[in-house]
Amino acid sequence: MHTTRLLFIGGFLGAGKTTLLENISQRLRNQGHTVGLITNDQAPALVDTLFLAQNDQEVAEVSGSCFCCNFSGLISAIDHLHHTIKPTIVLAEPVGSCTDLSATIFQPLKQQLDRSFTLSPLSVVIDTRRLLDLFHNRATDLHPDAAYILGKQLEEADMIVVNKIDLIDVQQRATLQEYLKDTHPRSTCFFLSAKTGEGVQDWLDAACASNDCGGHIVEVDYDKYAKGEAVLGWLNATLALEGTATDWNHFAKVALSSLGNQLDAAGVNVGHIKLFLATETEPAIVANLTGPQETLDVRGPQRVSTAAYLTLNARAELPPADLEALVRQTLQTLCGSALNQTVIEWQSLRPGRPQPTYRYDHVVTPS
Ligand SMILES: Nc1nc2c(ncn2[C@@H]2O[C@H](COP(=O)(O)OP(=O)(O)O)[C@@H](O)[C@H]2O)c(=O)[nH]1
Ligand SMILES: [Mg+2]
Repeated sequence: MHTTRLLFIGGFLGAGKTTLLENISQRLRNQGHTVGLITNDQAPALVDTLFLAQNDQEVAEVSGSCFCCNFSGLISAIDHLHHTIKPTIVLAEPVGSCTDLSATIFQPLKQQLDRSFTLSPLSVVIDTRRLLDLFHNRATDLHPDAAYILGKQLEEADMIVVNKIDLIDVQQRATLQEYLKDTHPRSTCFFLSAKTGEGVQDWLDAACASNDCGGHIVEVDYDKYAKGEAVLGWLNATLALEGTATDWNHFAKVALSSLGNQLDAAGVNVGHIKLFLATETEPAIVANLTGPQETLDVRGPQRVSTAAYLTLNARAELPPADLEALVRQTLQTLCGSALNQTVIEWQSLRPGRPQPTYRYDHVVTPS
């Protein structure tokens, strides 16, 4: 019988989920797996989808709503992958501001999926720097209600995946290991770097060897959860840019650092701002801000041409209309009269109250 493993990789905005998905997708393909990917967002035009779809990877997108509020969309995406590529493994990335996945996704999946599917433990990725903030009991650069979501994500994890260990030293790592043992004794913890690959295989092997999943259902205050999501303005946009010869790597750097500087100066917290610039030749240029200006990261070749497609996804703690005005103004300043902008997709929103299709109050034991 053909079997498919489903591996969900959750965690807060900017934790490194997509980078990790990309890393393990390559590993699994090298091992002979057929890999399907599922991305998820509140609106279409996703940088994650474009990023993962490079290198001929099959990506299904659930956009317009999160997995938990559009459970049938998640099932359709799994079905779609099954009918197109018959994957041996599906890697799914839920929206970074979502929590309560054990109750709203794992238990219903355990109840509804037939024996041809195996569910891996719920893996929740956290950025070491945010975990250090929690350890030091420091105010994080997140609104308290958004930090509540991050806390709940860790609480419900079967596996906690501490990412970006390339940014900390051995002593800090040992401290965080002890801290998680004390605070999250029910979860298995892994330390890795999706960027360098260190530690990735150990976690992947463990995640693919187990079907012990959705073991914890946590209490979630949906008022607080809704407020935590609503503090973030959301903007997804795709534009065609055309005009004089432009260095797109430089363009990406200046666009995001300009947005970052303005947001920092206004005291606005950034959830995640990411940009994808596709030119005629691959690979594309990808740039990310996952907090203040110093988190700016630009990847991709130096490339000069007269046209590119720009996709921008921004989540920052300000009203969507203000976020939209800021992005418009920044792009206008950057493009000036040198580049024409044609809008292909433009949506800004404030996420609504989460209303999951299902919410189980007990852990399901698959029959
Ligand atoms: N230093 C470092 N940066 C990383 C690592 N993993 C991801 N990142 C960076 O973190 C940012 C957000 O990554 P992404 O995968 O898009 O996060 P997501 O929002 O959780 O999907 C990007 O700039 C990545 O390059 C890592 O292991 N180390
Ligand atoms: Mg992502």
